[in-house]
Formats: sequence, C-alpha cells, structure tokens
Amino acid sequence: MKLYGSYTSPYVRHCRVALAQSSFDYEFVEADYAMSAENSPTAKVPYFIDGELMLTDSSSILKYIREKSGQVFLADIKDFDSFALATTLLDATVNLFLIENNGFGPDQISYLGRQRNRIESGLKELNERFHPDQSIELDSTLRCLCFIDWALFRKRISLDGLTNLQGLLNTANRVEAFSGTAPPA
Ligand SMILES: N[C@@H](CCC(=O)N[C@@H](CS)C(=O)NCC(=O)O)C(=O)O
Repeated sequence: MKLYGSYTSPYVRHCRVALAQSSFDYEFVEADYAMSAENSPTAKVPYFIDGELMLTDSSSILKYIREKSGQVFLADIKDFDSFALATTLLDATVNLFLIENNGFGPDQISYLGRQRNRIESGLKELNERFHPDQSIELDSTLRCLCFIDWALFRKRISLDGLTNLQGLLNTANRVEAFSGTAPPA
C-alpha cells in the first residue's frame, strides 16, 4: 500500500490516522503539486495505490482501509451526515485559504463571503453535534478533528466559545494516532 500526500493536508492526515488505527504496513510518499497533477486525475492529494487499485479521494481511501481491516465506515446515517458536514466546511476553508493567498477576498468576490459565513455557522453546528469524549474511532469525529486542527494551524478559525470542539481537540491530542500526525510546526 502506498499513500501519496503531504504532511500538512488534513485529508491526508485523516487517512494516516486510519492507517495508524489499522494493522497495515504502508509507505507514505510525499507528493507535491507537480506529482499529483501527473498521477491523479484530480491533481489533488491524497491518492492511494494498493496493487492494481488506485483511489483518488480521502473518502474512498478511508472506506477501503476501514473495510479491509474489518472495521465499519460511516454505517450510521447521523455519523455520515456529520462527516459530510465537516467535509463541506473543510472544503470551504481550504478553498478560501487558497483563494485569499492569491490575493482575493470577499471584497472582490462576494461568493467568498458566503463561504466565510458557511464556515462560521457550520462550526457552531459541529460544536452542538460533538462532545469532548466522542470516540475518535469514528470517521465523523476524525474528519471534524482534522478540519479544526488544520484550520487552527493555518489561523483560519478560532474556537473561542466553542467549548465542545476545544474539549474534543484536547482529548484527541492525548491519542498518539492523532497527535503523532499533526501538521509540522
Ligand atoms: N475531495 C478531496 C479533497 C483533497 C484536497 O482538496 N486536497 C488538497 C490538499 S489539502 C489539494 O491537493 N489541493 C491541491 C489543489 O487544490 O490544487 C479528498 O477528500 O481527498
């Protein structure tokens, strides 16, 4: 098994945590923009190869790792919805980060204001749905954690007043599979 990605990507991190929670041996290969553009149709990371199988999205990679190791992947519908919600917020935050780094913000592109509001309202909803002792074996919890830890790392969000999310992050940081995959300082 080979997982291609970067040490900062939250999507890649989620796959690294799932692999750490499995018993599989795998190789992590660092892939930059040029390499992902050459090898993946989405030009994104992560992508993953196991023999003849090539996967191009963190969700399919997670499903594969979980099911191959006898675990379940998002079997519960509410769990699935929370995974999807956290992914929508992560996608919006990554998108906004990249576009703002290119010199554009809500003053130039009004849709970016909608993205910003979505992140704010979505974080409040995540704070309602998750509590500090939520299992980090669940992919909804892990997606939420990979999102908020990356967004804090990039200084894109604040957890002020979001005490459940702050408590959940504190709990997760005591677990090696999560803390050991943190973005490099
Ligand atoms: N839906 C994809 C999203 C992956 C993604 O957006 N990866 C970012 C890194 S955090 C990327 O490769 N971005 C490169 C680009 O946008 O060109 C997944 O879940 O794997």
